[in-house]
Amino acid sequence: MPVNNHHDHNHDHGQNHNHDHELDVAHRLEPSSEGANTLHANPEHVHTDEQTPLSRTAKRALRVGIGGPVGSGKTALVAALCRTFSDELQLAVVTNDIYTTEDADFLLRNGVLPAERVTAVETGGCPHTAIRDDISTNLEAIEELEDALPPLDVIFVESGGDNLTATFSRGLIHQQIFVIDVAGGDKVPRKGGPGVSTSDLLVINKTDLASYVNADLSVMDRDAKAKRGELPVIFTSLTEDPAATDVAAWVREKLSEHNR
Ligand SMILES: Nc1nc2c(ncn2[C@@H]2O[C@H](COP(=O)(O)OP(=O)(O)OP(=O)(O)O)[C@@H](O)[C@H]2O)c(=O)[nH]1
Ligand SMILES: [Mg+2]
Repeated sequence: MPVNNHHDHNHDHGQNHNHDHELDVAHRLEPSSEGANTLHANPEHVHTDEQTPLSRTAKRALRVGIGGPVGSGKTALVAALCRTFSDELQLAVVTNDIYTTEDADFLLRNGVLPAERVTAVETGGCPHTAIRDDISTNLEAIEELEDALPPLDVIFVESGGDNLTATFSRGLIHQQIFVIDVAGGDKVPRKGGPGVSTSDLLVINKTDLASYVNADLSVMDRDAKAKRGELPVIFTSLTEDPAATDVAAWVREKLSEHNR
């Protein structure tokens, strides 16, 4: 596929950024070991995204960002949702990893989606830069998937694992899910941060491990609600419910709102 070169352009995401793409364009790499499309963000290029929200148009897929700390279960959740929706919806996934294509390869190895539906972005720098400050590589990945595949219903964009401050630009995604897990301790919701407080859905995963780490789920529930007000919180154990039933129901609801 051709690499964009040296042209001013206007991405269809509500923000004008006319800038020289000769230097800052994503570098296209060889497909990953499992065959996923692979893009390498240029970590040198940082510009501040104006965060103009994406319009809700049924002509485009619902874009769902999935962020959260390292190892909380983001890829496991993406895999669960892809399996649950496989016969129902047209899906694609963009993964972000710092130095590898690990997450994309996991999805392909596990037969969650065919290789042409998965693009790995190697961020090469802080994961939050690629989803919040300079979203150009992720936008390119999304636009290419939308161009190459039959009309898509949902695109999941998994952030690289980061700390509690990472959030997605509203110019990149329509809805964001923040995934934490009980193994980090029951204080995590209390510590707050924009992911915990403002994400469209907070998922508290690995409830099966609560008793091993003395995490009190009722404390997590109370603290999460105190930070989030009316915003929803879902407890999951992806080992006990590999279909992620409640999260899938939330995605279905958001999709029907998006297509309304
Ligand atoms: N016990 C238990 N393990 C889980 C659950 N969900 C995920 N895991 C395991 O937790 C580990 C990390 O899960 P991932 O899905 O790779 O986490 P991630 O957030 O994508 O990690 P990064 O992308 O590296 O930040 C894996 O070994 C999963 O099998 C769960 O509900 N219960
Ligand atoms: Mg992951």
